[in-house]
Amino acid sequence: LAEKHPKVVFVLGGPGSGKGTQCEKIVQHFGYTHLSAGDLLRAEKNSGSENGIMIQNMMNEGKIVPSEVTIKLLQKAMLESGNDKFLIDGFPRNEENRAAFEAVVRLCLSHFFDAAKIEPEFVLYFNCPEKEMERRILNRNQGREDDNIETIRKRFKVFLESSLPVIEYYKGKGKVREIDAAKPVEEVPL
Ligand code: UP5
Ligand code: MG
Repeated sequence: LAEKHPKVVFVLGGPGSGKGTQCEKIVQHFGYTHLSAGDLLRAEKNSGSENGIMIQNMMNEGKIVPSEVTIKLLQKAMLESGNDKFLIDGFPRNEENRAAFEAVVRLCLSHFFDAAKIEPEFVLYFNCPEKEMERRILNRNQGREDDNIETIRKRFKVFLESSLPVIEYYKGKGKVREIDAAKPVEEVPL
């Protein structure tokens, strides 16, 4: 990765805002590799790993899994992809995630890059009203254990308290491109 000048775009937005759906479209047009942190954690949980139970418990409470676990999965997927352009979906979800990822990237790349340039290219923020996100998740029917109204409420709360500040942080750096995610799938402006 270090020699390949990887480009990273973070895709953030509330639960059900359409991150996964729109990332699939972006991949078709722009050659990025889509990595959903939530999907990687679900796969890790299902693989019977030693962290499986912890991941399951945290997800069912809408809580954010410790950074080291998520970052290890992201790093592995980035290396295995062979690509150098990544859409990282649903991460970083809090300040700890953001700082830890930056620290890891800095460690890997500091010999090659000016530390000040170690940043995502930009951040896509899928902005969607809570009622619409709730409606979408309740209609999803893909058997996700966290798609029940109790956990959905917890996910919304964690998003407001922990994830929005990360979006604000990147706004302060002029990195955020806000997207009206309330429109129908084909009309969401990318
Ligand atoms: N849909 C999509 N777009 C639509 C549109 N424009 N109009 C109408 N319907 C639309 O979409 C959700 C549903 O809506 C789908 O049925 C879709 O067809 C429809 P989707 O594209 O899946 O939305 P997305 O934003 O990806 O929703 P998701 O539920 O995946 O978001 P979350 O952020 O809640 O879930 P994630 O998988 O990222 O995380 C789950 C949990 O994992 C977290 O709560 C947390 O516990 C844990 N986690 C971590 O701890 N750390 C991480 O870094 C990441 C996750
Ligand atoms: Mg998703």
